Amino acid sequence: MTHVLETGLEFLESSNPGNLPKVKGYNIINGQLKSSSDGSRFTSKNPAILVDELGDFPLSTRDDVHEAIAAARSALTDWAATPAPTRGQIIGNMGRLLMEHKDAIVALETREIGKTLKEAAGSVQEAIDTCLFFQSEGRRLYGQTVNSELPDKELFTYRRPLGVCGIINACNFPAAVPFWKMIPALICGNTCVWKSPQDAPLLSFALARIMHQAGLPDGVVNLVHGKGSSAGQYIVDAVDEGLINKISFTGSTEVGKAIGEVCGRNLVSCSLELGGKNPQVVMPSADIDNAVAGAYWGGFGTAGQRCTSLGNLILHEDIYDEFMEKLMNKVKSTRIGDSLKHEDVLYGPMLSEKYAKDFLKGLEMVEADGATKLWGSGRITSGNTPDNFLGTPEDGVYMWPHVYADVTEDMNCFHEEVFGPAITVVKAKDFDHALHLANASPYGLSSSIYTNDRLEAYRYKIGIKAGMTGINNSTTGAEAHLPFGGVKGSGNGTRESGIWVIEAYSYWHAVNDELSGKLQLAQMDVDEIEMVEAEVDYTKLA
Ligand code: UN1
Repeated sequence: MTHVLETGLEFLESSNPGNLPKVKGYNIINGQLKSSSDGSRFTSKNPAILVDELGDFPLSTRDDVHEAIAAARSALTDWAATPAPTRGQIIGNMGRLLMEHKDAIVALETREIGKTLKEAAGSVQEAIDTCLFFQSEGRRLYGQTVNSELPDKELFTYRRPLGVCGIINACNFPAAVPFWKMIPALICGNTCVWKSPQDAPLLSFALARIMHQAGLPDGVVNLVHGKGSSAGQYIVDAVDEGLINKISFTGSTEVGKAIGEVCGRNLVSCSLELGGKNPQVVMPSADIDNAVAGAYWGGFGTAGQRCTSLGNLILHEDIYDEFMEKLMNKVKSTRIGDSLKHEDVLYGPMLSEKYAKDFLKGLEMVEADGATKLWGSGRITSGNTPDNFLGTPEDGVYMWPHVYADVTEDMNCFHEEVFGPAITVVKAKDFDHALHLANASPYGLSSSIYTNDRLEAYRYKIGIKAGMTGINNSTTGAEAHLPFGGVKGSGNGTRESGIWVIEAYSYWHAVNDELSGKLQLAQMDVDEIEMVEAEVDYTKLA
């Protein structure tokens, strides 16, 4: 088998438009390019031009996943023993390589999942920022010295790696999110088995190759492609088999709960970043134009396919009409199209056909609830195109932007995430009602309020149950060095990003060093200090 760095990929015969290449893709196990053990493969397609096939990739079998886990397990001892600053240097190299190849990686991300170039560049930048942040963390990764209650004895804490981490991410942030997970895992001395998202295998392959080019030893990150229900499931099954020490998952709440159960019964740590029905509240004192811009971007940027995308738009009744008029003007003129061909589009196609299908099911739920449709008409097809759609609809999987009003708390669509370009609008009577509504869904990922009343902003900040809150900002756009994650149905309380994520990929090892040469018993051999008997009336001094 060929080493990942020794070969460019093989190119397959293709009928792709514009002579775009189609590759034969591989897993990367112990630094070697591997096909699936039974030879089965799947195809990655450009959702903006479905006839454009990026490549064929291994549909990994249970044996392939086990081989990847075995490689990660045998690489663990040496990697954990590598000085953290050296691990940091390799991570820094990854960041520099990503900067050097940024344009190509960004174009590849756009071609594979249809994000606009601008947004793909944001996602790749988030991966770069993560590398640069953790490069220097290799020179910290602090433990503590702690004073002992006994003489001639020292206490210390050290961070230790957890072991082999199973990494499973969604395809909407295919560069940023796996790096949020793997970079801290690596800096802490863990090794990884990474299941690429089924809709972004080529981008994942390119990133894994960059990791090796940066100097990452073979076996430290092992990439397997395939479906969540097969390759992803085999990684989770390996928790029951005692082969995996950590799972980090970004995806649906339903799958996250199932993973949490497996990890829970094995006492294995898991990081779960799940769904959201992120509320944006707008109060009468807000700068309405700014709040409209935030709602529009939060709801329809990335075609609404961020876990932080706006779900429930909660408008105070006094500004409802003005706000909606301004918002609808924007929504109706949304530029949609393939950003590799057209400038200034707000969003492109859905991430893949699967996401399109699920989105349409979500719309059915909203309509069955009886919400009032103000705009949107499902999938964009010839004869069913919004004014500013650019291109040929049938080339890809494009959706109208959707706005539903008169949504109330008793409707399913108030509570359930619709992953795609759709927002549900709810009217609030006053601040307390708005805060109540913002807290009433089962999720608690991101949230936002637009107000120029500082007390209102403060009350929202302390009253909202969410992992993230924007004040006069949209629900999206977390930065790479603040903790990212949610509460309630949005996760299990673990965080990604910044220094906080280190807790999720290391455990604290407490060490005591007894220098006295004898057995001193904690608590029992500790000197007891008696207080001096004295009657002092302190009131006389006052
Ligand atoms: C996600 O959708 O899984 O905060 C991640 C944001 C981005 C990351 C989203 N920086 O919207």
